[in-house]
Amino acid sequence: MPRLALTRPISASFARGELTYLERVPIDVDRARRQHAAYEGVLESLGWTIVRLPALDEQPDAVFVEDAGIALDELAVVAPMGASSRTGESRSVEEALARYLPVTRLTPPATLDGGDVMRAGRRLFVGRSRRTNAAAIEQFQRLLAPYEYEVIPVEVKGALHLKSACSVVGERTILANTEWVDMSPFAGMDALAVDPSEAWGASVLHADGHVVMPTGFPRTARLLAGAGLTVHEVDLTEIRKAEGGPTCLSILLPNLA
Ligand code: CIR
Repeated sequence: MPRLALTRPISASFARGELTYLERVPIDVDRARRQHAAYEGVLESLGWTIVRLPALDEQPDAVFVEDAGIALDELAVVAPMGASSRTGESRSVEEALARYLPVTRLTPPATLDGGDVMRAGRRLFVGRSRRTNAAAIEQFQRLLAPYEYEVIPVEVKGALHLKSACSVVGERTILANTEWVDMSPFAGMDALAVDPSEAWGASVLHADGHVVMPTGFPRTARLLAGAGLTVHEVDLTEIRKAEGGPTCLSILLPNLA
């Protein structure tokens, strides 16, 4: 079975999505579509087969599939999303995940975005953020304890999601903007800190020694290459205007063989 990456086309309404930390600036949606296609191309070059979910043109943020569902080895989890404007994205992500994995739902008052769930082996770091609340972290802990996942809460401040502020780039290595995330839960891991001039550079997608990251963060790219990772830079300027990055554009399914 090839490795599968779920993605979704950019919606016609993409330029009207949620913004939390960035000012709204015009987005060239056609250019965003070309950037998204290039991103999918990089995933394909790394051996992933793209499975495209149906476009949801009335849901501006629907391209950010990662937030609507989490795929683990044994099960998938969907949760009420942290932004009510994004509720309409959940059902089709759940349907897609259900083709491959049993799906469990978290229930209100929990809200959780997949951008706050970061995996390192059997540890799941979960950001307590504007989108993910304590009720979700509690339900997540209870649900996953029998599967021997350790769920570790992490305070996120200044960034939308945990994975806007940091990324696991190896079993024991984390790339982080240390201004935006409490680093104490990562004690024992090697930390690579992004240069303060590249505050948004810590959000990268790691798989098997490869890192997919946005262009525009040359110091971070050098830092990662120096740590032995193979770096693939993709122009994501239009997608970044919507506060998106390389992780949120896909759900990488576990090896289902
Ligand atoms: C939002 O605010 O929900 C979208 N405009 C951006 C979501 C990005 N998701 C992510 O980083 N996981």
